Amino acid sequence: MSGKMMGAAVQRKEDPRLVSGYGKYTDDLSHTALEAAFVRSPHAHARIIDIDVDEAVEVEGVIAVWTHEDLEGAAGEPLPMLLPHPSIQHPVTGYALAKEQVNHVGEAIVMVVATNRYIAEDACQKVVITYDVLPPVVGIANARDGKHLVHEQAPGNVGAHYVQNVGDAPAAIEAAPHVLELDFDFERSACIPMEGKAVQATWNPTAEELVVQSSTQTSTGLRAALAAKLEMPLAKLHVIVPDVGGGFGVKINHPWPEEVCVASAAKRLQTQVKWTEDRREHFISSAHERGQLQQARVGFDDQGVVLGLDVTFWHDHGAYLPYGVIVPLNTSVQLVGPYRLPNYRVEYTSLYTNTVIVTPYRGAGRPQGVFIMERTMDAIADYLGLDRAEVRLRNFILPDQMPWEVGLMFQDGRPTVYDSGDFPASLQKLKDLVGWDDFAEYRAQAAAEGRKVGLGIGCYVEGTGIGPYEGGHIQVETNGRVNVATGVTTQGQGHATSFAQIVAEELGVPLEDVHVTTGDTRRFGYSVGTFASRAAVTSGSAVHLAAKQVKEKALAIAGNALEADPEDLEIVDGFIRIKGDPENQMSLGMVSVLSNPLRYAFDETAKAATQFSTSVDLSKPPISPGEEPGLEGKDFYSPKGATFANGMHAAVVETDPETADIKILRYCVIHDCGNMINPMIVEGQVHGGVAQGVGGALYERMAYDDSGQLLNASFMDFLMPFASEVPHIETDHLETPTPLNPLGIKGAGEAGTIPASAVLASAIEDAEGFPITKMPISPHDLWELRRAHEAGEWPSLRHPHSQTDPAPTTVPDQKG
Ligand code: MCN
Repeated sequence: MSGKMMGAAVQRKEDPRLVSGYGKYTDDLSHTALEAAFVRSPHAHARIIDIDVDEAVEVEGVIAVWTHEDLEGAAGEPLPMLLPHPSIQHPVTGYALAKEQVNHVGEAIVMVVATNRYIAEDACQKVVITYDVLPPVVGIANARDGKHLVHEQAPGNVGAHYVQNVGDAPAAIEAAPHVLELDFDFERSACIPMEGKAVQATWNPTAEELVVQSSTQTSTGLRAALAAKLEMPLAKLHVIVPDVGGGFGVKINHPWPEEVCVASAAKRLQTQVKWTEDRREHFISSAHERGQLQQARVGFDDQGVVLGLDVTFWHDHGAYLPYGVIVPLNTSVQLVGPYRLPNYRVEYTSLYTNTVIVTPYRGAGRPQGVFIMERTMDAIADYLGLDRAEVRLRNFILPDQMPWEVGLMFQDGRPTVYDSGDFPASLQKLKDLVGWDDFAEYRAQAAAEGRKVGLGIGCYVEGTGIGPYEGGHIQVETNGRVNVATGVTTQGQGHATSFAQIVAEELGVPLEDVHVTTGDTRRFGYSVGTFASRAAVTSGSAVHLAAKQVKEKALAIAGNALEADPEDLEIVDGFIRIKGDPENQMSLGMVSVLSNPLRYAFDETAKAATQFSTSVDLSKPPISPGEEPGLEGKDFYSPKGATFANGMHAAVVETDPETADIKILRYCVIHDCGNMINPMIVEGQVHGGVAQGVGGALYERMAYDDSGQLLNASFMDFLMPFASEVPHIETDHLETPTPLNPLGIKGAGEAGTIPASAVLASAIEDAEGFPITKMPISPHDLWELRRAHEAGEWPSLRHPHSQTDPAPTTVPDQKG
């Protein structure tokens, strides 16, 4: 397949292999490796008094039983703090195996290595650990009251505290004609990839090298971390990421305790060791997200224009802080969304609790932030009796105001500057798609049938494609095949297709001839990783720049051979030809042969190359300074800052008058990720994101009891939406290219998830006529709210449904 490749909705190259069972995931790689299993803490908070492994060691088939004391050198030191930030006051990270104290149920204490997992698990049962149980700190309220401390060194359980200001929000709110105070609660949830974490390490005694295969989201980061922990030279440690069954953020943390333990065991035992997380382990010992208590105070004028916003929130980051404060930082900065906020103050406190740690989960703090902002917009509309879309429009940053300086520091430590987007156009598209202006009629019809329906809306802006950089390497083989390598990893995003499209477009070769490798440190050693919807922007731009280099070199060599000016050449279907003289051509493979001064005639192309005599300057060596053999190119792309994608969603829901069951009747998305490399992949990303967003809004929560036990740590009790719960998703795009990168692209990977909770809350609120302030919301929660509302314990909306009624409404003038 050739022709225009950028923007083409081509089918994913990787799918035939993956959907027909030929995928190779970490656990598939060896069935003869030794296997590890872990003894994990049954207590949320306890001192370890004694560990008795005597019986475990005796189990037949057991090769090793390690506690913290058995970890050598740096492997026994605390795990790294990956992303330090000035707001972090008391950084505490855990150990690969717990040392003296455990701080959440599920924390690894002992590793058993045995000839198979069954034996390893049986031996785990024989380990006897004596604990001195300490009072657990569970939930934000307990953490805030500070009666008990998770870590002695973190007074008040505070890990981080941060305030950012634009203008003077308290003064602006004080002077505003109308003021609202709003509370919003977001519960803990987690991404649940089909494949849990998995690692396999193989020691090669001949080469004295360790090859680690992991389902990580960062191969280079894991390699550097393991080299440090195992005190090995980087050159002797390679990380390869095989097929990965989803990451969604949780696999970006590195090194995970199990990665340190398994790699150490393989090196020390000079063999192959693996571990694959089981589902319960994923629930209790990987990472969660989302848990935040949030308060907003907003001042606005009669037109619904926000004059000042003051937000305070508390974030539950769990037992340790290895991944820093990206989540609350994102909430605090990204909640601003598409709106002009002349006066904004935000304060967060990030708290230790005796629960599983937090790493970013698709959206990474933005769903909570968008919930604050969008619920606030709805509250303003309700207060004034204005249309909800109209209130948003009145507050939008306009296209001619781009680039827009928000005035806040972004997660990459750089100023937050919106580079592109046309929010009014996106809103109009959304209104047209969902039929916003006709909804009142639909509601009336539904009401006549005894049905309750509501329409919701949510808008967001997302910083994507952050640096510091990614790189790309391209090599053209003598048969014309093009090998592309980039350091980012792939968890299912379709990089093998989209990066191939970028290269095929630039080099003019058929898509089938382009082979992409990701996440293999042997092929590309410099990279940051796949997270923050950054791979398309950073690696995509890098492979594009590398392809340009290859093209330039190919045209120069072909020009020499064809005795033509490179300017007069073009590449079509893998052949370089003189424009207007298509007969006069040579294949890219042939150029690859000619690019190497040492030409063995191994294949037909190489033999045929003898017909071309390229001119040789005998005054120079065959490879002159600045030249390299081979038709290859390597380049890096390093953005000045994030590029800001945006989107607007609307949903129509129906709530059952009897059972309070919540059904999504329609879900509409307008999405702007700049130029799309592959609209079909973007569509798939949006669909997957919305599915997770629906899960977060209506089903998924981590049910901890007061003692810190996770009560729903299995698929029997943790609800995820099936296909039957995810609505048909109607998608349309607005492409406003970013000026920041050569392809005009912005990220897309988290788009669907970010506003889903806000949209569904908005729709349920519209159907019910009372405020929805807490997510997720189950039918039971809604039923309880109805009861409280009927009993006068929960307020009504001021202007129920007015926001979607076409009739003009009066603007009240009293201060709220
Ligand atoms: N794309 C495109 N045109 C654009 C932007 C993106 O065609 N303008 C394509 C890209 O080429 C890529 C895909 O869309 O194939 C996603 O690109 P991007 O937005 O750069 O996101 P990343 O590749 O960096 O992936 C990370 C992102 C995040 S942060 C999470 S979480 C997430 C997600 O992607 N986890 C996923 N999508 C996922 N999809 C799957 N199947 N599995 C996960 O774990």
